[in-house]
Amino acid sequence: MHFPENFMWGTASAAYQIEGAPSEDGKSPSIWDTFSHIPGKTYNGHTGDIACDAYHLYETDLNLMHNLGIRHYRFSIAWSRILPDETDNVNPAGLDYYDRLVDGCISRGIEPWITLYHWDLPQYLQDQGGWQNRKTAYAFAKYSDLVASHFKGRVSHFITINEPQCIVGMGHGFGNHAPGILLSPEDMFTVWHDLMLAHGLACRAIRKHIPDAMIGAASTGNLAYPDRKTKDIPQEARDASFLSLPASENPGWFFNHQWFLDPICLGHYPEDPHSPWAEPSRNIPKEDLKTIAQPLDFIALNIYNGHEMCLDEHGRYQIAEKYPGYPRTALKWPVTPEVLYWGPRLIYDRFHLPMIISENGLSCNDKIYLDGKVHDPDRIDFLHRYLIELRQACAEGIPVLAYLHWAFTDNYEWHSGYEERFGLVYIDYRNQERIPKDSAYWYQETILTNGENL
Ligand code: GCO
Repeated sequence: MHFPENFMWGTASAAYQIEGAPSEDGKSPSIWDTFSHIPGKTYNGHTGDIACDAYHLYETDLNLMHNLGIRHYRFSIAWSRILPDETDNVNPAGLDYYDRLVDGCISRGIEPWITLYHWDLPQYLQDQGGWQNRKTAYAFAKYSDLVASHFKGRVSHFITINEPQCIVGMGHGFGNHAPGILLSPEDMFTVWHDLMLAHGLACRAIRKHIPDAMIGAASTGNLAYPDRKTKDIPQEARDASFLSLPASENPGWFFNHQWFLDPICLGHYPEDPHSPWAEPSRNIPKEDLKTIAQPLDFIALNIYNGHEMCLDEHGRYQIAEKYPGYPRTALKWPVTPEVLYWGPRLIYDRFHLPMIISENGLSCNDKIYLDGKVHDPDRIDFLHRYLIELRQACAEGIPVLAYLHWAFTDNYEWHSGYEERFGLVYIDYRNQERIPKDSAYWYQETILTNGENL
């Protein structure tokens, strides 16, 4: 059994996590350049100043991708590399880097997928209020318009915004991500709504230049599901996935799909009485909702793990307690392969749109072995289990179009710095050497056989 014909296999990255060159060729600081240099904010003061030096080594990475048979590459554009100040003057050297990257993909038969915003807001916009300032949404629309008009004819796959859940929750709620400010839930909703507006305006801008573009947005959040023997989706799973618990019971209340996908796919915010955003979301301009709900070609899902459910003594599904010593990753995230079967089913059941898996993977304590190779059996087993589940979802007709592994190379894992290795390709940060891990070759075989090898 294999994945559907034309299923797209690829990998993913993000500008701040791989590029380095924070001020080269006219780039101005982003909020992550600022935040990562604030003492105490990141592991051991790690910054993205060098990262994987992809700004200079992107051709090495594209060659590696090509040799591994990877044909789709999702990367993000550093907004402040191409629009370094508020004059809206384009920085040609910054745009030139992305021209070389895009042309490098195309010349190697690799489809470029551009993420317009992967958390690195230009600092000059943050200085004017950032996403708390509605004007930032319109600045994002201008930037998106520039990107779409410039890459028209070469790029046709776009992801507008990556994980507003993290942008708002970690950047403006917990404060452990840039810009690292702590807002009330009501003020967090202002940031949220401006991001929703930004998404809609960006969709319009892309469609204006590239009417047949494939446009999506990347969401992450709770997914709760029963065991595989269960045929239909129990209502308890829908409720546990798409209804917020009282914030007092759930500190990560903003990590959910419904507050992002309902407005952008269904044209309204969810009926979610326990959410602290239930009240503020009732007072937004109706015109905004029309702008936000632009036609989408796919929902991008960043899925790493989920919540398994089981029947309690009353015959109702509840979130199951994890057994002692349950499998987990180096970052201590639970390994729950079934989420890649049930997650797409739950999302499709609510939104009826095609999907891509825009991120899935794990952090492992990878190292160079005595034989000079990087053996990562944990990643191979993880991928094997998760992809069997995804293949089953596809076999049952759930329209998943692509799987983009997170990540192609090890990279800067935000406030965890270089402590966490998610790549199929190992980076030796002492000399920027790239070493494909065993999983890279396993993934090559999976692509070659379209999942027949699973
Ligand atoms: C995210 C981000 C990625 C992370 C990856 C591992 O989903 O948090 O999109 O940039 O690096 O998910 O945490």
